[in-house]
Amino acid sequence: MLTAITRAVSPSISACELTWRPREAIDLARARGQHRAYEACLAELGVEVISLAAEPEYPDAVFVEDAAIVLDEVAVMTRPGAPSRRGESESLARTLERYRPLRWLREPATLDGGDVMLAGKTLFVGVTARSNAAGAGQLAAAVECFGYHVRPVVVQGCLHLKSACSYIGDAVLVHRPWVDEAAFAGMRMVDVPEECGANVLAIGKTVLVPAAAPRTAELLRGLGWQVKPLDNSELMKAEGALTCCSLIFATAGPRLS
Ligand code: CIR
Repeated sequence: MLTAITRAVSPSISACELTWRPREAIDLARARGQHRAYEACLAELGVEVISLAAEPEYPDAVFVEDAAIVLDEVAVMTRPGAPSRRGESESLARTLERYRPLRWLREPATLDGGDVMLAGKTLFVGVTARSNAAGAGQLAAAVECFGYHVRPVVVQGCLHLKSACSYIGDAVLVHRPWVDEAAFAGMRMVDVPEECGANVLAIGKTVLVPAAAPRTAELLRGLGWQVKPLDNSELMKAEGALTCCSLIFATAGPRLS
């Protein structure tokens, strides 16, 4: 069984961090509606959705992906690169600790979950303004004992590694101008036809694709995927994408001790 942790859109989302996009008005009601449709889509796919309450003091807290890396064996609480986001972790940790033992990254590490792409036992980690070498190093130290290894990837022109690529089944869906493709040597790469299509969320044989990326949807249908287009236009104004809004992991129910 799969469980997804999500969090309702903060009433202060308009004060979100922005790196690449100019600030635009975000329609809170519309953002919440789109986010609920995202949660409903996960539930329709059989995922148990744990929807946490909004955090009014943390504009970006809806992007739960950035505060933790959840593996089968452990959850690593990150230290987000934006200081305004560091308070998001506490309430998330209280939920995650029901499912996984926790490890915490410490100063001087910075790491956003959006910079971490899991492929098999490899964690590709974007080198970005949000995630530094100490972050990648502390993550490696926390997960090596479980057989994972960390491979840094240079990213340019976008916020996170997973703004530039997504791991789908046996391939990397990639927007090459934003990422050093040499990191993926030996892996199958599929070029995404639209920038905003590079972040998709694969669940089983279904893939959630931004409605703004119809050519990516068509490409993925051609590759045999069941495609669910989702309108995430409001949270895109906050530089959020589809993977950012959930932490998805395998569960057999909460830990008993
Ligand atoms: C931020 O800049 O931190 C947020 N406005 C957007 C975070 C998006 N998260 C993600 O791509 N994993």
